[in-house]
Order: sequence, then structure tokens, then C-alpha cells
Amino acid sequence: MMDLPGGIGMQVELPGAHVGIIGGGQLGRMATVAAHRLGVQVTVLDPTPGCPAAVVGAGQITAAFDDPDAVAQLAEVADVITYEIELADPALLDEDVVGATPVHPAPETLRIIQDKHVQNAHLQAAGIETPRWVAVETPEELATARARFDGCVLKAREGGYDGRGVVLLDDTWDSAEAMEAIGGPAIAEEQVPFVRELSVMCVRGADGVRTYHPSENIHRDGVLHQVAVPPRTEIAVTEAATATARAVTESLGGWGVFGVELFETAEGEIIVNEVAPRPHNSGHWTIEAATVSQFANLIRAVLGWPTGATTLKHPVVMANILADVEAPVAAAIRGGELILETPGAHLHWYGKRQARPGRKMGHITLVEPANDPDDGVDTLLLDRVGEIAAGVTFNAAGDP
Ligand code: AIR
Repeated sequence: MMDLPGGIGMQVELPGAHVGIIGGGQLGRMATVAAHRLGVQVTVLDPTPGCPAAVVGAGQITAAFDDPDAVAQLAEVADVITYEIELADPALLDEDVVGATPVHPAPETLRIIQDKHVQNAHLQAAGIETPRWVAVETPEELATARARFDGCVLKAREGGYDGRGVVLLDDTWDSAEAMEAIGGPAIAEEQVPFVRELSVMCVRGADGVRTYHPSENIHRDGVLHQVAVPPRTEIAVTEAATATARAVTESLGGWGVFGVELFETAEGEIIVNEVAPRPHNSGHWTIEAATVSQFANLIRAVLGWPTGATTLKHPVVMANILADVEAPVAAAIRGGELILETPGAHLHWYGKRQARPGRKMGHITLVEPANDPDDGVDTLLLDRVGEIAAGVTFNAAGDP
């Protein structure tokens, strides 16, 4: 650029820093948008051509998550590699594939979190309470576990997400059928009689750990349905949840964003349900209602840049938009007008080309900027976001 006489020449270095992400779904997409605002380039590795992150301008290497050549190619172009899905293969994040390109969070963290049995054992060794559990491989082992626990959940050890790979074992389930439905090694976990599900997003960078405000998570059919921040619970509970999530994050290696899902029991006790070493659906509210979002902080953290304030600005609720179809169809959203007409409502569309039953297609954030975070979330706000989300459908006009 031209220097002004007597002025100071501005130097813009292009290209800037470059983050490689394994996975280019909605989490990679929202991270890409945040990265671009910071002048950071993104390339994602994802098997779906035109994946959600690529549509908003990330470069894409189109390959399977476990393709070593593709991971090596990603390491060539990127200054640092991170991942937004646990299906990434930790063995491919070792030095012999990625060379000198750093990986954050550490591949060892992915190894721990990817296997639910190893994850629980790690947390227990770190002095963090989880539900009681046993690893099971046969229907007989599962039957023994069911006799031991008062209520039992069967979870695939690896590969489950968005409600897949989990069976709530009520009396209608036969142990052999349940093992077959999971289709591989599993854990049988005691069903915790919780009063509320909470989660805490954490970010860990070179400058330490920051925690976001805990959220209250409302699930439907095993999938996240709505989120409210602050949660409708006691301050002592949110403080205990924050302390537990911080301890979980400190027990795991590497920089990045960590989502810690927790149960609150009737006694106000906090038990860790699951940990994700990546941005999390229950943290999408941070885009509109935190000083710096989970996605901007992911980019800053993995690059070793200063992380940003995580302060809650005002009460907020979120509702997922799930595909209400019975079979896969080309994605066409109808009924979104009400979202756009509602003051304080923000529509996030993930750009997935196909709607599949129950698939996460987008979300709505509804904020109350005039209110103070200490006012809490009015249940009416949750009702309102539920109403505007219910107006959305992926079925063609005339279909049920
Ligand atoms: N994701 C990763 N773990 C859990 C979830 N929800 C996000 C990631 C991933 C996307 O879901 O962004 O890329 C995959 O979604 P789908 O609908 O293609 O299976």
C-alpha cells in the first residue's frame, strides 16, 4: 500500500495465521466465521464435499477423517491443527503424520475422551466424580451391570454423538438386543437421578483456563433441545459446576475449548456426565451473549494468542433446529419467518444440504439485552424460543 507523506506505512501481512480443523460441520463453520474476523485462514478436512465450513469460505481437503495422507496435507498448509469431532483419529495426530505442526488439544486428550471407559477412568483418577460404570462386551456382562445399578444407560465406548450410540435401558430392553443396537464395546453406566443437566464451556490457552457461565441444558430424546443461561438453579450449584469444569479442563492436555456436561442432583451435588475437547452445542449462546465466543476463543487459544473475556452479557436461551423428517430429503427450511421477525432472535443455519431424521440443521439464539445476567432466565423466554423453533419444518408443504 502507498505510504502517505510523513505518515506511517501500514503493513498487512497476507496470508495470516492458518488453522487446520479436522471436521467441517457446524462447529467448524462457526469457528471459520470467527477466524475470518481475526484475519485467520482455515482449512478443514471433511468427507462431505461442500461441507458447512467450506460454504462460508474455509479451504477443504475432501477425505475421510482417518486418511493419513489427508491429515499430512492439512499439517502442510496449517500452522496448528485442531479437531471439531471426536471421530478424528488420534493415531494420525502423532508426529510421524503431522510432523512439526502442533495439535491442540493434545492428541492424548482426544485418546482419553474418545473412549468413554478411558474418559471415566481418567476423571476418577483426577478425583472428579462421574456416575458409577463398568465396561461391557457381552449381554451377560450387561445383565450383571443392570442388576447392580438402579437404572442403567448403555453407551458405545467410541463413536457416538448427537444421541447416537446411547440406549436408556428401561424394562423393554433385552440385554442382548441392547448390545446389538450399540454394536460393539460399551459401558454400562448408573442412571443418575438428576434434577437438572448443566454444562460449562472452558477455554484453555497459553494464558491459562477461563470458564464461561454454566448453562442449563434441556434434552429431548437424548438430543440437546434447549439451553438457558443462567441456569434456573442456586448460585452455590453454578459455582460448584464451574469449579468441577475447571478441574476437568486442567486435567487434560493442550490448548482449546472444552465442554463439560454435568448432572445436578437433588442434594446439589455435581457429577460429570461427559467431556468434549471442542466447542459444544451448549455453548452456541456465547456468540451473542458472551464477550468473546467459544469459537473466537478456540481460534485464539490454539494459536497461542491471548484468550478473551468469557463474561455473560445478559440472559440468553437457545433452541436447536432438528430435521423433522422421516427419511433423508434435500434440506429446505420452511417457517423461519417468525424467527427473523422476533426481536432479539438470531437464526444460525448450518448449510447442510441433506435433512436426515433428527439431524442438527441450525439453531436459534434469543437474547434479553435489557436484562441483567443476575435477573436469571424467565421461563417465558424459553417458551418463546420453543414456539419460534416449532414453526420450522423441513417437510414439503402438505406433508404431515
Ligand atoms: N459435532 C461434532 N460432535 C458432535 C457434534 N454435534 C458437529 C461437528 C461435526 C458435525 O456435528 O461440527 O462436523 C457433524 O454433523 P452431521 O449432521 O453431519 O452428522
